[in-house]
Parts: sequence; structure tokens; C-alpha cells
Amino acid sequence: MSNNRLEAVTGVEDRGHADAELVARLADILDEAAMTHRTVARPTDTTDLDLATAYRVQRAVIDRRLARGEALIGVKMGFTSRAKMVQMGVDDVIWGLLTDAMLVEEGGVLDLADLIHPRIEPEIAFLIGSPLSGTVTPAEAVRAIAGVAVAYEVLDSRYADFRFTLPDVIADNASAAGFGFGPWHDPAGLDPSNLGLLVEVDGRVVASGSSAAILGNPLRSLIAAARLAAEAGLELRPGWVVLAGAATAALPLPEGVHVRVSAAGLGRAEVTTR
Ligand code: OOG
Ligand code: MG
Repeated sequence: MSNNRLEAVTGVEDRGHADAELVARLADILDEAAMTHRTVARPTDTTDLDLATAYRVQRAVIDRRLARGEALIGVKMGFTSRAKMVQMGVDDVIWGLLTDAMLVEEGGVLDLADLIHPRIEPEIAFLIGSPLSGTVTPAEAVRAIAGVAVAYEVLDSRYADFRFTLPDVIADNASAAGFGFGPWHDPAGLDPSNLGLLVEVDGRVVASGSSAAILGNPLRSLIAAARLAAEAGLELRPGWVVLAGAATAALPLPEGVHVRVSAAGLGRAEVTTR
């Protein structure tokens, strides 16, 4: 549907119908882009996409994956650190949805032929132990956690040069492409608020930071995830993984390297690319 057609539409019902068509069309384009690993035009270059509609596109992209047999296994928070906001030129916390097809087995091999221009970033992951949704206190958030782990996220924007506005990147499921995590640690007595994080490529340290970069404390990211879940009519479910967001800027992920992400007290998560 062209922009002109959208503008010509009048009346609430027609408008809703036009939106549904737009959402489905954008979801088809973005889903296809991920499957064929080709970049596509940013929706906001030609349409007036607001945040709510962008999230509907994101859900529709995920629905296509679920229809192909993938399962929803968690959520990822985005732009929860200043380093990421500055790197990407945006200033709002967003989320994306994680499916089992995105999970890289620990110590596994990631085939970059399936990706466009992958990047990797160090994160903290929470394993949900009991349902969490809505406005929750820090104590409630802590009680819902069954495990904490160091994690990495592999990003792959479906837009050229990773350039996008907030609605574009929301529609593109927050650039989600892959993720992995190290061993789960008992959250009891574990303070995740200031853990040193390292990213090593072939044994060389290429980035370092602290979990404090994630909203001052990654627990705040979990609280934000619970709020966004409620807004989306979802709940964080037992067994789900919540990626709290990157603690440093993302790094280009080349072929044929071994990447190790480690966090003080949490061990490490490793991946090899080919
Ligand atoms: C969007 C995803 C941001 C994070 O951890 O901040 C994100 C992007 O940078 O392409 O995952
Ligand atoms: Mg991330």
C-alpha cells in the first residue's frame, strides 16, 4: 500500500483496516529480509510509523516465526545503556522478543552466512522463575528470578548500516538475531549491580565495562521488561530468559573467530563464528 493510499483513507474502521494491511506488509518484508539475509528500506522513510504500530509489526514478525514452529523463550531489552544509545543515536528503552531458533547452544558455532552484518555485545541475562508482569517493585523482581548469567547478544539489523529510527528498529524486533548465555547462577546473595564484563576475541580483550552501565543496575531493566510485558498483554513466564541489554557498544562480529564474554562471578559464555 502506498503512502498516498494511506492518506486517502478516512474513517476509523478504514483506518484500522489500512493499519492492519500496513502491519502485515511490513512484517512480511522484515521477516523475508531476515530469512534471505538482505537489507530492506526503513519503514519510516516512506510511512508515518508510530511506536505502537511498530510494536504491532514486531509482534507480526514473531507470529510468522511461531507459525513456522519456533517458540517464544524470552525477551531482550534494548538501549538500556548510554553506550548503546550513543552508538545508535536513540534515547528510549525498547524491547524485542526471543525465540528458540535464536538461541546459540553454549560453546556453539554460529554460521555468519545466515546473517547480514552481525554485531556482538555483552549482556546480563535473567532466568524467570515465577510470572512477572506490570508495575513491580525491586523486591518482587528479585523474587521472580531463578538464575543470573553472563550472556552475549548477536545483532543483525535488517536495515543498511544499522541506521534506523526508533519505530524502524522496534518493527525489526530490536535487531535480534541470536544470543547465548553461560551457566545460571543462584540469584540469592548475588548483587548484579556492578559486575565487571569483558569481551575477548581470540584471547584479546576488545571491550570491557560494568553491568552498572545497564540502567545503573540490570534489575531495573528486568523491572522495565515487566512493565513492557504488561503493556503488550504478556507476562514474563517461568523458564523465559530476559536479556537486560548491552553494557558496552556492540562490536562487529567477524568470521572465523572465538568470542568469550565473561562477567565477574558469573563465568563466561563463548561462541565461535564460521
Ligand atoms: C538495537 C538493539 C539494542 C541493546 O542491548 O541495547 C540492544 C541495535 O543496536 O541494533 O540490543
Ligand atoms: Mg542487546
